Formats: sequence, C-alpha cells, structure tokens
Amino acid sequence: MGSSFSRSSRAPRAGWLALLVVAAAAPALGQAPVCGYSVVATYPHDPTAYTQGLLWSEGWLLESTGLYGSSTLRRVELATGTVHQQIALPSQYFGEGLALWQDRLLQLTWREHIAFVWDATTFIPQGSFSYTGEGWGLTHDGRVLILSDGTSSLRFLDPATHDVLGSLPVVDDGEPIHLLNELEWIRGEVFANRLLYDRIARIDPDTGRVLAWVDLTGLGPNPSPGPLNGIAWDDATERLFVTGKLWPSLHEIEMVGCPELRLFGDGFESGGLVRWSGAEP
Ligand SMILES: [Ca+2]
Repeated sequence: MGSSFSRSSRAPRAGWLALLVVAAAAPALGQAPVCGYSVVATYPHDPTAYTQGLLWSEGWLLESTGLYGSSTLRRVELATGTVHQQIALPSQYFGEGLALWQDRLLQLTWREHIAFVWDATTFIPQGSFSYTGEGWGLTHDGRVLILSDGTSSLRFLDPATHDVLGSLPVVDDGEPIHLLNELEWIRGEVFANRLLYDRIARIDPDTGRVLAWVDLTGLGPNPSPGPLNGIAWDDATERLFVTGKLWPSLHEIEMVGCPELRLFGDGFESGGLVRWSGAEP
C-alpha cells in the first residue's frame, strides 16, 4: 500500500486510495463493539478453586468447582473468600455450571451428562437430571434454563422437565462464537465467558448476536494460573463479579464505555426467551 502512495502523483488517485485505506481499517459491518472495565473492589478467592460456575444469592457467592477428584459446590463469603459450606462431588464427576432455580441449585458436570440438584440452603441432594452433550455454563432468565456446552450455541431447557426447548447459535458479524463457557443472565442479556479469551460476550437472547465484548485484559493475576471464568450478578445492588480458574482474587468490576444493558429493569417484559418457553409475556 505504501508503494502505491509513492507512485501516485495525482491528487484524485491518492484520495481514492486513502478512502480504501479507511474502509479497510474500519470494523466490518455489524461487528460488536469492544469495551472495557474498571475494578471497583478486589476480594480474596480460594486459589485451589477451579471455578466453573458462579452466582450471587442473598449475600453469598455460590460456586461450582471442577476437576476430577476435587469438584465441589460451595458457599463463599465475598469479603474474605472463606468457604462457609461445601459439598464434594464423587471423584468421577467434573463440576461445571451452576444456576439457582427457585430453592434448588442445579450443577452441571462436564462430560458425565448429569446435573445434580441440591437444596440451596442445606446442600442436601435433591436428585439429578440428565442431558446430552457436554455441560459448561448454566443460568436462567426466570423462565427457562440456559446452557452452554463449549460449542457456539446456547440451549434452552424447560426448568421442570429439563427438555430442550430450542437452541440459539451465537454469532458476531456472522461468525460463530465457539467455546461459550460460564454464563450469567443480566438484565435481558446472556453474559458468557469464552474459554481462553479475556473477554465476556454480551449476547442478545432473541437473535444470538453478540451485542458487545467486555475486554477484561489485565484483570486477575499475572502470570495467570488459569483462564477467566465465573460471572456473578447481584441484581439488588447492580454489582458484577468476575474471577477465574484458580485465581487468588475475585473482582467487582464496572463496565466502561459499554452499551447500556438491554433491559435495565424487569428482564421479562420484552419477550426475551418467551418464544422458547411458550409462556405469556
Ligand atoms: Ca454465573
């Protein structure tokens, strides 16, 4: 391109080339914007916790950890990182995504095709259910469970029967977004870690389109013991928490320069995932 400029002595020709340069440098049409973050607070996090699922409920962090032989469900104090309650999974299960549905915690496993159901207060087992494929992340929008499995599609499950109601390919500018991992439903959007990327995708649940990428480069320990994984949202105080696998820290962050959340209010008024559940809006 530089040699083309040097050969051109006519202004119109140079101007036309400059226009091409501008066009080539601009993001492709439809590509989601990339935005940043600031750290509001940093808390301790168990550096042996291979975080696979994270959520906030009534003043506690609830966490699912992975790896065969050390997978757990745990209740964690935010301020200190202290584990106040814990149950270990049998060694043949690799813990994954975690969601709170009514008074039950639902905990996926990676390749075991089984989700454990726990009493959310006592952690007493309440049964299990099975699903096909791998289990990575889990959340819900108040009507349906939303599951990631490492592919570029999200699956929607009936929370009562666990039947698959539909699936949604996730794309950015037409490109499938693979390796969708830990999930969090936040005000009308699905937030998703992408394995091995320092970015969170904010996904429109109606279209599967990535609305924005929150770039978390520089967050967490350096060198990092494991990838970013774990998103929890405290809706009452609008706090966003993130951590990573084996990270000694957990962070409350604010998004900077990002689009407004899709529904800053009742997340169920717009339709959202209603088409998957068949429920009336
Ligand atoms: Ca989560």
